[in-house]
Amino acid sequence: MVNRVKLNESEVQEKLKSHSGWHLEEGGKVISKTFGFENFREAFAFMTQCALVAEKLDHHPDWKNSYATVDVSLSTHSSGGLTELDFQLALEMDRAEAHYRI
Ligand code: H2B
Repeated sequence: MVNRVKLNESEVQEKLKSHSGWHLEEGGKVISKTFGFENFREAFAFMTQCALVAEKLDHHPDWKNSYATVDVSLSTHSSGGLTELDFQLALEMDRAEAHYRI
């Protein structure tokens, strides 16, 4: 599938400019961001909303929740790196988070 084509380093750098708060990890194979909420209820509501998006995109986050914090890592496992899909999911997660900002 076209959007599962691995992006090269300069394409990744270009995309990162418009995805604030996301940074590279694991030698450029992963983008990560920590989302913070008021409490567990909001964090889990955010995760539920993101889970529905993930199913829609057929692209799923690696994440960890601890009370009001959600640590997210995105990578396209089948491509061994970052693809268009990771940045699409990142954008949708930022939009979901905006819903909870006071
Ligand atoms: N999510 C992520 N992050 N990477 C993948 O390679 C991936 C996925 N593959 N979600 C999808 C599901 C694949 O297993 C299904 C069959 O399309």
